[in-house]
Amino acid sequence: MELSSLQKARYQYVPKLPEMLRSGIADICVNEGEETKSAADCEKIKALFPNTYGKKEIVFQKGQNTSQSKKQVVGVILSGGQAPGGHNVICGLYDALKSTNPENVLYGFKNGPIGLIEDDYLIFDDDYINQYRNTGGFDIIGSGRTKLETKEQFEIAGKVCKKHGITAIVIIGGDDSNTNAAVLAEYFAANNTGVQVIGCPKTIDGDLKNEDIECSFGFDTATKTYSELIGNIGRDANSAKKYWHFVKVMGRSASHVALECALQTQPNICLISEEVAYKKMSLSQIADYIADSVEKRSANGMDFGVAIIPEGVVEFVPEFSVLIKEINELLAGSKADEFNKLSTWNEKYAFIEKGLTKESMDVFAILPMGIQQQLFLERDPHGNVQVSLIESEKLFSALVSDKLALRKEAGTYKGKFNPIHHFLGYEGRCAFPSNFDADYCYSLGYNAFMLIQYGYNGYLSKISNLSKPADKWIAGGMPITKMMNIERRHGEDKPVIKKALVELDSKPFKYFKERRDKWATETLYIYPGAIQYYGPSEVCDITTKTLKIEQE
Ligand code: FBP
Repeated sequence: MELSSLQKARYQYVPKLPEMLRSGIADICVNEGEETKSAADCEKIKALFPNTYGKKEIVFQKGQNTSQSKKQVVGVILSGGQAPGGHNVICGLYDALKSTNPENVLYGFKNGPIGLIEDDYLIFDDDYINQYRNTGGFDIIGSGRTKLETKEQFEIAGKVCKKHGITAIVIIGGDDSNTNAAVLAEYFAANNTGVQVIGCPKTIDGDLKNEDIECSFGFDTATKTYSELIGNIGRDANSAKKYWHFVKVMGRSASHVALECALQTQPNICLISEEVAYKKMSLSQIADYIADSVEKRSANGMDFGVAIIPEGVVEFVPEFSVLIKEINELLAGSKADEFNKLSTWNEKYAFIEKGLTKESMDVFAILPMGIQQQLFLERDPHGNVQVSLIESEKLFSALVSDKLALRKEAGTYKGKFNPIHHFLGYEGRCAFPSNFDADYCYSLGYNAFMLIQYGYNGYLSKISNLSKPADKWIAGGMPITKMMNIERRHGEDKPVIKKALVELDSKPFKYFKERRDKWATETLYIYPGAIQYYGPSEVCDITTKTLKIEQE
């Protein structure tokens, strides 16, 4: 396989560990903190997790090692969407495991949790692992979105572990995967299997964070990659002075990615879905908000701009989510066939008009035809509209265009509006991890092994103090049940890790809010440039602005 120069150089990069982990297991001991309680619904969570609830938070520190000396056979799984640094979690885990005892073994279950159920695995060795050090992607073993949640799956998982003598499973995933890790940990404990389960916090979306987890890995690299591109687009806009760029960024429901990119690049507009929901903004109000910036900038001779649109925003527009619900009803069961048999769009439109309430029809009617048709084409396996596939960047530019046409008629707007659309998502999920993510991930993996070695079960590998240099980072573990509450999912009460949305009273959002009106009318773009892997620490080791502002 031919390698790029950067890939060769990155093989040599030595990730930075927190000072307390550097000497290896021989000089690490545990400091146990208080017993923990779940984030909410304590009694219910306790009843569901009788064996793993209420355990103590722990922090590692330098001292006499008192861990078990048994041979460890560990299985690792990558779960869900790719996030830069996943390979390094596995490298850190492998290095800690082998340096503790060369007889220890690391299994990699392939293509996500399904690999454990199907007993599809590889066994890591130095030659194999060395090809993946400090690289992006999840191709080291593959990932997948199958969930480990049923009793039958747990029973099979138990049998597979027994067959290989596996002592612990490490699940690298987001909120849902780590929720399932906690359920699996409880199952293993209740059945006295002796198998431990440790989670590692992954997702570019940045929505697995709370008072214990400062950020999920991959968020740093992905947002830096998108911000580089948005900065480049801003500079092009400011050079050509003739286009408005509408840039949708990934992030599923939460707007952490959009907010971080805005903090890094200072675009003219950045929508924050959580604010849209809080203010109950309609599509028309959002379009007016953007059109105001277009009009003001145009009056100052700037017929160009940059607007960031978070991936999930339409779901947060109250009238739009009602429309989606009605469309799902309209096409439920056999009605979908009836609809699909209609041959022309006019016939279909009449069917839709008959089936929707007047309020939803009013919303539907203002959508561009392309988006209207998209709502009826893309369905998920449950027959629901796939909101994430809606091209909201095109939706908003079309709505803004309509608003500007009216303003032209009214004589308040005289400019030219030429929109260009972008969707940034997959471009960032497998980038070479930034030094921050390379170090953070390696530390998470290394630390996961320490938790295993000390016998912990149902814990999330926790590295904190992240806005400080890596040697000052603090390594430890948090019982996953501490992050849980009960939520209604698919008509049932379920224990889940609370998904973190952007808080409107958080420091990063307030920082953005105080400055955005100026950004909307002036041209104050910042050009972050590409991620730097080599050079001065103040360029190469910087964290996200979100983390910096949060911890200032
Ligand atoms: P995870 O939540 O699994 O980390 O995935 C995040 C994400 O990248 C979202 O930002 C995006 O909406 C989704 O995955 C897309 O996933 P897929 O390519 O599987 O549709």
